[in-house]
Amino acid sequence: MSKRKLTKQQLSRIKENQDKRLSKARGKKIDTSSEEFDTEHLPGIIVSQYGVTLDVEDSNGNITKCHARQNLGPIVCGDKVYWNMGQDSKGVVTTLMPRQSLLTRSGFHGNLKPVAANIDQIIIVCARKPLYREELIDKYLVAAENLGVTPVIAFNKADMLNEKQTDEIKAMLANYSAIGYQAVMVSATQAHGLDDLLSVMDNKTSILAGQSGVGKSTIINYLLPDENVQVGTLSDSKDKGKHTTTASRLYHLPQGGNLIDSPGVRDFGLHNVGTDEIIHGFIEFRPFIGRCKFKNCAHLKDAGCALQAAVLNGQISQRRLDSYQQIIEQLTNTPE
Ligand SMILES: Nc1nc2c(ncn2[C@@H]2O[C@H](COP(=O)(O)OP(=O)(O)OP(=O)(O)O)[C@@H](O)[C@H]2O)c(=O)[nH]1
Ligand SMILES: [Mg+2]
Ligand SMILES: [Zn+2]
Repeated sequence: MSKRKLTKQQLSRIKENQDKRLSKARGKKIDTSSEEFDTEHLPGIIVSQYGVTLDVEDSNGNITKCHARQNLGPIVCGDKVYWNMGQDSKGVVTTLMPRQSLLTRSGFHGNLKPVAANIDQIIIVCARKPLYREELIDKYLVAAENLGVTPVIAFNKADMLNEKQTDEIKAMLANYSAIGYQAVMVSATQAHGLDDLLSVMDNKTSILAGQSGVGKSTIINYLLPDENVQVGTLSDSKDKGKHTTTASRLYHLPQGGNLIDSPGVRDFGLHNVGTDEIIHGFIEFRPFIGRCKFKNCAHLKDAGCALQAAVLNGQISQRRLDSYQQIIEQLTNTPE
């Protein structure tokens, strides 16, 4: 993107044109397959973004490399835009449409990095290699609840589990199902359980998220064999992924709907949410909130805590309460 500074007059003209396009488009359902509403500005969807380069797909499925107008802010995979063809067969994104949702994660120094926009579902992919952490799953659930998108837990690499481990994982998934979440056991390499996963993705935009090496790209390759997405082996010593996927990419599902592959995470920071949002993300705690003896109960070791009582009564699990407490502790220990 050019670092050239725009004059105030240019900026206000650009803004005026964007506002015109936005108000025209707001009257319609945003659909990249719909007719263009003017000849210059074409509707498009961002299928990938790396650095300042955006891959914009038009209504015919053609992809054009674009840059964005300077004043639009970060644009990510899943964003709906208007663009036009500039010089040298490169396009320019001129308008960013309002987002239904924006998934972010923390980058360096706790800065928020947008990952994908307009998603309906987060498929939290986990496995035994690399070893899953329930706290990471819980953090994704909190993020999904606060974004208003549906989380689905997909435990991959079921083929690698022995009987005892299978029972262990089934019990963990059953706990999540009891809370009300969809939780499935799959194997991307053995094509096991993927039809169940596919059916929850019908006509929705879903993102595959989770640690590096859990098999997100392998799932894409199974569901969309023509795509040939690069997958990576795990490191020999630590069973850790090698961060093979470096940019999110949106794919279309044959039965309708989109699926976004995303780069693996080490952790998932919840820096943009406060304690109220975190507790809101533990959906089974909701009936007990406001029932503690003290109004400012931190639900840690406080006397008369309704959540502690709910654990004793078998209404919520100690593990989820521990997870909540860990997340709160991390939040209070994170320097601004
Ligand atoms: N046994 C087994 N191995 C799998 C399965 N799914 C994926 N793998 C293997 O796990 C490794 C990592 O797979 P990827 O698809 O690259 O993982 P990813 O989640 O996309 O990783 P990043 O792109 O680094 O975030 C590869 O060696 C895959 O072959 C599975 O169901 N069973
Ligand atoms: Mg990958
Ligand atoms: Zn309490």
